Amino acid sequence: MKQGNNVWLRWNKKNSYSIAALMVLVDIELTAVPRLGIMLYSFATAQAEEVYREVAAAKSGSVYIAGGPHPSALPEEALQYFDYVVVGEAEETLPELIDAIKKGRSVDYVLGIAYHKDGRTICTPERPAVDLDLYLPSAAASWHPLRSAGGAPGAAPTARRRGSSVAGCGIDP
Ligand code: B12
Repeated sequence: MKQGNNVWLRWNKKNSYSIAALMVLVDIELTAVPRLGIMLYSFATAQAEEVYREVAAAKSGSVYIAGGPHPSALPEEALQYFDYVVVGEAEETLPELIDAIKKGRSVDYVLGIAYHKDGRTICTPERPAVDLDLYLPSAAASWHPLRSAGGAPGAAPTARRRGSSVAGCGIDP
């Protein structure tokens, strides 16, 4: 990875449910500004322009990873600003991706991601749906930091399947 080992997640109250799901997967700290290390961003289309502006202006020399509804639908667009896009669910993909980045290993085997390699956009094969019984709401419910930030910890919508159609990104490694 470029520099630093910390994993940061850009807090935004509009994405607090997604953030609550991500916080229990790996050792993550919340931040309101780009930091040195691995920077995670979760966003919908409504936030995309703002996020892209922030990442384009960031000078932290970090690894930038995008996920959530907008990057999952338009990974190639997000890759104009981000180093990696997680397409769809993060429960298994994010820990694998971060482990590979930290250990300097190839990410080619990590299912459900998009990235640039040798001038090409690579989309690894789709990650099969995770078994949500292995990621119980109680795990998110036991996590509290968002409460002080006005968020909604513990909320765990179960209607998560929205598919992960990937527009214009069909090249496998
Ligand atoms: C709850 C919800 C809201 C809540 C959010 C509450 C909160 N504080 O989080 C509220 C009411 C605020 C809301 C508002 C809006 N919403 Co809304 N919302 C949803 C809903 C129903 C569930 C989202 C959710 O929390 N799921 C649970 C989490 C755990 O799942 P998840 O987000 O999919 O996250 C997983 C993966 O995507 C991934 N992931 C997510 N982020 C990241 C980041 C990284 C780095 C990584 C690696 C992985 C990753 O990992 C997670 C675990 O697997 C979805 C529909 C749906 N069923 O998904 C629509 C949805 C996200 N909303 C949508 C829209 C359009 C809106 C509004 C624009 C509506 C409006 N007209 O005002 C606004 C603005 C949203 C904004 N962000 O700016 C669209 C987004 C479409 C798009 N193109 O982006 C969706 C998909 C509904 C739809 N099908 O149209 N919304």
